[in-house]
Amino acid sequence: MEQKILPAYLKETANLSTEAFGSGLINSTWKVTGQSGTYILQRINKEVFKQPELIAFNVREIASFLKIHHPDYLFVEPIKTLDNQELAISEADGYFRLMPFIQHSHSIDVVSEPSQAFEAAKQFGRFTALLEGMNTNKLHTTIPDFHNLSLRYSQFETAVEKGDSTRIRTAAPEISYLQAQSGIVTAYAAICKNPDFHQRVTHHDTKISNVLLDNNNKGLCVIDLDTVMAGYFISDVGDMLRTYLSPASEEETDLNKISIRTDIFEAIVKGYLSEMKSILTTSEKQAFIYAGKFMIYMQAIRFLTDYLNLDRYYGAKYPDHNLHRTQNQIRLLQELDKKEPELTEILNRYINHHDLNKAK
Ligand code: ADP
Ligand code: GN1
Ligand code: MG
Repeated sequence: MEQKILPAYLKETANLSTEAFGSGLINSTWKVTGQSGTYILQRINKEVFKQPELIAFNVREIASFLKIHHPDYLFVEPIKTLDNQELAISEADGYFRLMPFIQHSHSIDVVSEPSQAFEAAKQFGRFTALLEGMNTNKLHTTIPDFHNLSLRYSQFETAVEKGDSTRIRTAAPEISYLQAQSGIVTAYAAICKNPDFHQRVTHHDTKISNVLLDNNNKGLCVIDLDTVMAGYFISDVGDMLRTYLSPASEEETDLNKISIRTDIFEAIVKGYLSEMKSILTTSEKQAFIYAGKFMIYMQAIRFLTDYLNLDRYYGAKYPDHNLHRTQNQIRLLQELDKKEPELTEILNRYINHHDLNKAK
């Protein structure tokens, strides 16, 4: 399928090879290698991104802002089709885009050292910081209410009422647990009304595989820009905490392997604040750990909602896959709660005293 779209971009396609690449749950990605160069080809999931042209619009807006204000930033722009379009559309297979493969770059899937968390957090902070002067109203919303926790909670409640009845019975303990934690939703609703929390250009998918690193493992730039839109910093910091703190990923079924690494937490604080310390308000900085709870909780209810709705969003490799993912996220939330006092001490050191430049 991916081979068929290449003539839209390249005149010479006979000797191109394609291999599946990346680990995303939503889009499909291939590395394309040929004499004319190396590329990344992606098929956009049309069920999730109902208007893929909005993604192309946002990427174009950001590219032109950066070209004017920060021309040295390495921003990966899509390659246009032979007839000058940013997306190639195939009747049968949907929407595709092609990007240059950034030479001497790589990404990783798992955070094993604090320096990796530092580099990634710095890159996500830098991205928002460089775009601070951009009017967020210029960006389209590529997925409406993507990180609107109040809406996610009501979708969860609907699934608890109308979802698959066998699965509702099976998941009774997880349903009750997450309902009992709904204070996290109340806190989010308060943030939405609080003028100290600002909307900025936010990535909304800050897993480690969305940062390109150079050969010395220094951060180069962020990639995977489908969900870049206006949002709160808690989305970006929260997803880093969710996906970097534990040595075990969201796919782990041995829950005893889930834990919170305080050195990785410190590296995220250091890296993100090295770019964002002077931009975030005091209230925002104080919500740094809440950000983790917000994203872990949202992911838990999204996985559980999907389980109750027979896996129609995330899919599943086996029948209870999304229930196991939910249990994983619940354990992560519990571990974060346990470590909160220790993490708060670390955070306060950086907010109050540390000279971040010396701390690097
Ligand atoms: P997804 O997460 O949806 O699979 P990504 O855009 O994150 O899609 O791409 C998957 C992987 O492909 C990345 O983690 C990275 O390793 C690699 N990649 C993506 N874009 C580039 C690029 N322009 N240059 C080099 N590698 C890239
Ligand atoms: C999806 O496609 P991927 O794997 O980068 C999802 C994220 C979830 C993540 C959980 C558009 O991201 O919100 O956090 O799965 N993206 C969308 O693994 O729903
Ligand atoms: Mg990705």
